[in-house]
Amino acid sequence: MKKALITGITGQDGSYLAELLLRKGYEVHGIQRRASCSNTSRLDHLCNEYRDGAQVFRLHYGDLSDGPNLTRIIGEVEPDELYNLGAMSHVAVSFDCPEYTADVDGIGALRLLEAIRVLGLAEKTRFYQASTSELFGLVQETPQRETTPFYPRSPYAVAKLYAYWITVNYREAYGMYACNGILFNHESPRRGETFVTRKITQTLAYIAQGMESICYLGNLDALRDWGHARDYVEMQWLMLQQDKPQDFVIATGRQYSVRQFVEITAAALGMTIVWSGEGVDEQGVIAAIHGDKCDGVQIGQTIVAVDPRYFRPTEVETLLGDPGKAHAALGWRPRTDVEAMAREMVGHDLQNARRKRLLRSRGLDEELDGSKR
Ligand code: NDP
Ligand code: GDR
Repeated sequence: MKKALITGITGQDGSYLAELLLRKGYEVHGIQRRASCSNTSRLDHLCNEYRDGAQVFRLHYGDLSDGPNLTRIIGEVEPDELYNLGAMSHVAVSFDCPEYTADVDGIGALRLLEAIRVLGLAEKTRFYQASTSELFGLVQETPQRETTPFYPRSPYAVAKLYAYWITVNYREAYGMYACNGILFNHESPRRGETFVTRKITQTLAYIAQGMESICYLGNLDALRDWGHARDYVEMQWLMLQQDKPQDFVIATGRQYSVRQFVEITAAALGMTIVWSGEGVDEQGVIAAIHGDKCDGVQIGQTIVAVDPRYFRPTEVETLLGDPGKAHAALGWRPRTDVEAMAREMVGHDLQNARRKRLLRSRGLDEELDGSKR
């Protein structure tokens, strides 16, 4: 039975990847940070996975900032595959904690690679680094492919640049099977609530149910190439199954603005948005509403507004990937388009909103706090 170790297993991608690897017959180990509240909600359904009487899913306490701890865990598990998905992954937050981000997202990758090397596992353990389209930042070529020069625009992206190159260096210096997946944005109902797509699907679902009134956003004109996390973790696994390690861009090749994502989500809830104002005065007004998904809103109600708090010191305005190499070499194609993904996300969030509304009507609901997003 192959063994995999996943950092960042409690996150969006970690949970989908763990499910995929368990389905493929792996024994799956994950590194979990100690937190004052539970951080395993995306994994709780896996915690009792047994095969032939043996537990095939195990969590280990650890942190990417703690080298000895990582070395001990890797030494104990001796994984065939190590997926480094752990990171301080929020671009805007990285401006607030740049040194921590550099330590975890940059040096964290080095700690893992060095542990594999000093433990004598360089020939056994295959290494996947969660690299990112944020490396392209201020884009030098469109669409972006494996050969496009990097120009990172945030402490997060600069830290990930280090991780990208140290992965390449360990491959070249020590002959390790180590590779970078340069993944463009990918989302799902498990996406963290402060990333823009999930913030939109969740807040609009609450608004549709009359439980919040306005979704405050930053740059509505940012353009992204959004795919589905479930499709993208398959690619992470495939990259470690090849004869030779290589780096791949993973993207859909289609681009949408934040504004369009709002419109797609609103449409899935039976609402049509008309935009008024410009730039920081921009507001999204509801022009028409249909059906029972949005009985909490009125025609003409403002449901989206721009709040400059969400602007970044340096913004990545546009990203569009060229997944041609992955198509040709690995036969991979994303299965889910942005409309289907938004429908799935908002369907999930609408169900939660309805449940909370019911609980609230019976005086049983916890506080809703939109300011957390
Ligand atoms: P999430 O933010 O959902 O998950 C991040 C994971 O990293 C969580 O499990 C988190 O733990 C863990 N983590 C954070 N800090 C540390 C630390 N100091 N030590 C150990 N673990 C830590 O991210 P995604 O699942 O969306 O992304 C996975 C990876 O892919 C990340 O590295 C991200 O930067 C990268 N990426 C993501 C893309 C996307 O669009 N989703 C695109 C390209 C790259 P906890 O639950 O305790 O917070
Ligand atoms: P990103 O994702 O920065 O691309 O990083 P995010 O969803 O945070 O932002 C996408 C774009 O939307 C604009 N935006 C807002 N963003 C947030 N979070 N909140 C808002 O209110 C808002 N309004 C507009 C942003 O300015 C940006 O242009 C994600 C992360 O998963 C990274 O870890 C990963 O590496 C990249 O995707 C690829």
